[in-house]
Parts: sequence; structure tokens; C-alpha cells
Amino acid sequence: MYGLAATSGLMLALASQAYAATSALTIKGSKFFTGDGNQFFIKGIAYQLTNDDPLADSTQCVLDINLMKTIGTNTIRVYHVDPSANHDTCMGALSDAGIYVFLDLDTFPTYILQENPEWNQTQYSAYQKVMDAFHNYDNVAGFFVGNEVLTTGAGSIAAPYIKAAARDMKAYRDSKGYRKIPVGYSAADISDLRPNLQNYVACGSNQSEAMDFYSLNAYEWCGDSSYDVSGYSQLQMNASDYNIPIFFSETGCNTVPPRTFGDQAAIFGSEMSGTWSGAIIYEWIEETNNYGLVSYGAPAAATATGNGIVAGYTRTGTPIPISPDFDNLSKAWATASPSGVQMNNYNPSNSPPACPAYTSGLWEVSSNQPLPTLGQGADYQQPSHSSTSGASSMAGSSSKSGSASASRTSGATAASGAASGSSTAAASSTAASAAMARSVPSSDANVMILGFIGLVGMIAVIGIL
Ligand SMILES: *[C@@H]1O[C@H](CO)[C@@H](O)[C@H](O)[C@H]1NC(C)=O
Ligand SMILES: *[C@@H]1O[C@H](CO)[C@@H](O)[C@H](O)[C@H]1NC(C)=O
Ligand SMILES: *[C@@H]1O[C@H](CO)[C@@H](O)[C@H](O)[C@H]1NC(C)=O
Ligand SMILES: CC(=O)N[C@H]1CO[C@H](CO)[C@@H](O)[C@@H]1O
Repeated sequence: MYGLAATSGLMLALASQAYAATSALTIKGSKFFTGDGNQFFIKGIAYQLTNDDPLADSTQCVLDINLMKTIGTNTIRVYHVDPSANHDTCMGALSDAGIYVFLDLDTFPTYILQENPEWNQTQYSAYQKVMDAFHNYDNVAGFFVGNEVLTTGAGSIAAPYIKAAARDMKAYRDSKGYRKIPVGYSAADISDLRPNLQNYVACGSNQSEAMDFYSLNAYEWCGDSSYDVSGYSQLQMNASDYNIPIFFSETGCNTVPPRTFGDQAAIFGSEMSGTWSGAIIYEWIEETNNYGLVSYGAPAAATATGNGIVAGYTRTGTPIPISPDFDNLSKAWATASPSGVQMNNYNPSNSPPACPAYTSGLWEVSSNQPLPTLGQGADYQQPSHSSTSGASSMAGSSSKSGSASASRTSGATAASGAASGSSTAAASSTAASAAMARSVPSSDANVMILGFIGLVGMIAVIGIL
């Protein structure tokens, strides 16, 4: 990507358009490609400093981008933006640094709920506004229609709604003549839902109704794990025939500090790089959940206010690398350089997977069930199905410890969802945060307020025990 960054200055001058520097990505088969036909592998960082739009703060984003680019970051993921804000400076600075952006389209009031799923005009209009505000930036890599909406097998009833959202956002994109920016989904790593959800988002003969990519928030690889012990070999086995791009939209288990990011060698190595398009590390800023790569100073009191302090952490200023995690990631990425394939030499042959069959408690969507139409409510019925029942086991799921990840509606799932290789402490802190966060609407994993609530919950549970 350094080559890209070098040419970008020239293009910038020629086009005199602040955001034309990094060439748009395209998808062919199951891979991403840059404008010059090289395969693109995501080396990403989740970037959300507060609940507010981090791409609207021109001063702060430039400070952060300058540090991010020193370790080879070529992508960020942003969970919440304000479509009415101006993003030219941040998007331009990212582009100049050779950094692409994956963006979540949902906002706090509009995300799709697992237990009472809807895909309605209010949500559609809100998603459209984000797409309208960002489609013109060439360095937008893709849009997510949801993050960890499904966390249980029974929650699979929400799957048709996220797929309907993708269908409609793709149709909207095309009707407006926008660039074919990929639309996909970021899934919690829940064993009950694997690999049905993965297959479901891509399945069917009509590609207008299928997602453009799929991604997983996986915390299976903790500490000194390995390709086999972590479970990654299983993930790889079930993705090797996948017809659309797949990548890690969050990774970076923190239960065995310091983090060494050993999984990056597998993801970018010979085992997985033929299938996976890279990984986004969770997350840039250090906060209560303890996943940060940088801080902006020592933690403050939980109740402190002023000077960029929110929920006990300063969230503005010059980022300070957290040692040794930041350097460890830098080393892990420096030695990870998959060659990939050239777009011209790549002839994809994988076809969409079959739509998964109805299995009571595990996948409660029939394989031939049409997607709901926009706003379709109570009259959206499951067609009759012959039910096979599946034993429910949570072994092998992984979720982020010490935060509200994967827990917005279901405490039980996250509680039992500790990864193989993760410690008992991790499992119980997840349980505590999940229990507390269960009824609180949270749009995604890295909402620091919920992280804080989770911590308080954890302390409370420990107190009770
Ligand atoms: C649309 O769905 C959202 C999210 O479930 C919900 O909050 C909102 O009330 C719904 N809006 C309408 C008009 O039904
Ligand atoms: C494919 O799906 C789109 C979106 O739902 C629909 O408009 C179109 O008619 C479908 N095409 C076929 C051949 O069924
Ligand atoms: C892989 O797929 C098989 C067959 O569908 C399934 O039983 C298994 O649980 C999957 N493994 C993972 C890690 O998703
Ligand atoms: C893989 C890697 O980079 N590991 C390093 C992480 O940081 C610790 C502490 O500095 C080093 O000892 C490891 O070598």
C-alpha cells in the first residue's frame, strides 16, 4: 500500500479533490483488489474514540492517522458517524495515508434488533443518509448493515432482516448510480450460528439479495495459542469454498496479556491468506474494556469531566502507544506480507453456498423463505418446514471479554461464550457485563458507556460471589 500512497499525492494534485487519493477497492470472487489489480489484505484497527463521529474531528483524526500509518495500518473500522457532519478532512487524511474505511450504517436508534427484528423505512432512511454522506470517498471499503445483531441460535429469526437491509442498501446504491461499494455484515463469533449465518448471507441464486462480503468478530486466539488450538483451523475449513470475501472485523483477544497478535501470522500466512482478506484489530483507544493500542494519558476518575474526558478516559490529544501491545502489533504486521493474486490472473470458481436448512433452536429460517419486504411486520411468516432439532452447544464461541460485546440482548449467550483458550476470568467478566448490558440498547461492542456498565456489573457480581 505504500506504492498507493506514493501515487496518491500526484493524483491528488491532478484531481484537486481531497478524497481521490487512495484508489477504490473492488471485489472479484472472494477477494478485494486495489485499482492497480493487486489483491488487498486488510490490516485494520477499530477506531471509535467516543460515541460521537470520529471522522468529523479534523484535528484529532489527523493526530491518530499519523501514528496509525507508522505500523502499516491500511484500514480502519468506524462504528458510528453523523451523516450531517463534514468528513472531508479526515477522509482525505486517511486517503493520503493509504487507509481505507469500513463503516457501520446503523446508529443507536436504528440498528436491527435480534428479539424484535424490523427492517423499516425509518432505518432505511437513516442508513441511506450515511451512504449518501460517504459514497463519494474512494477510500470507503465497505458498509456494514449490522454488527453482532445475532447472538443465539433462536436469534436466527433476525437473519432475514439483516439480509433484507443489505438487499435494499445495494439496490439504493445502484439506483443512485453510486460506486459499487460492498455491503456486508459483521457477525459475533457464536458457535450455534456458525456456519449457518455465514452461508445464509451469501446463499441463493439472486446476487441482488446476497451480501457482498461477510466478516467475523472473533476472540478465539488468546495468548500463545496456535492455528489448531485457537479454532482458526476450523474457521478456515468452513470458509475455504466461500464465494464472497470473508475477514475478521474484530480480533485481538486480551485475556492473556501482553497481546502478541500471534493470529496475524496465521491470517496472513499460507494457512488462511488464500481465503481470508485480513483482520481489523479491536481497538485503537484504551478504555475500560482494556483493548487499547494507544491512550491519551493516564486514566481519570470515572466521574471526572472536562478536557476530553469521557467515562474515565481522556479521549483527545496526542495518542501514546501502549507498550508492548502497540509494538507487538507493529512487528506482527511487519512480518505479514501475503503476496495474494493479481486480479487478472484470478478466475474465481466458487458458487454461492446452499441456504441452510431449518434446525430448531439453531437455525430457525427455512432455506426457501423469502426475505421480508421493507416495513413488513406481523404478516412476515415462516413457511412451514420440517424441523430437525439441533443440540445447542456454546463450545467454541468467542466474544470480547469485559465489554458489552455480543450481549445487547442475550446475557446467556455471551456468558457461556468464552473461547477455547480463554481464561475463566474472561468468561466470568463477559458473563457479568452481559448480564448488566442485556436490556440496555447498545448499538455495538465498543460503546464505552456500556463497557463501563459492564465493569460495574462485573464488580457487583464479584461482590455478590
Ligand atoms: C423501525 O425499527 C426501529 C428499530 O427496531 C424501531 O425503533 C422503530 O420504532 C421502527 N420505526 C417504525 C416507524 O416502525
Ligand atoms: C433478484 O432480487 C431483486 C431484489 O430483491 C429483485 O428485484 C429481482 O427481481 C430478483 N431477480 C430475479 C431474477 O428473481
Ligand atoms: C464447520 O461446519 C460443520 C458442518 O456444517 C459444523 O458442524 C462445524 O460446527 C463448523 N465449524 C465451525 C468452526 O464453524
Ligand atoms: C511477538 C512479539 O512481538 N512479542 C513481544 C511482545 O512484547 C513483549 C514485551 O516487550 C516481548 O517480550 C515480546 O517479544
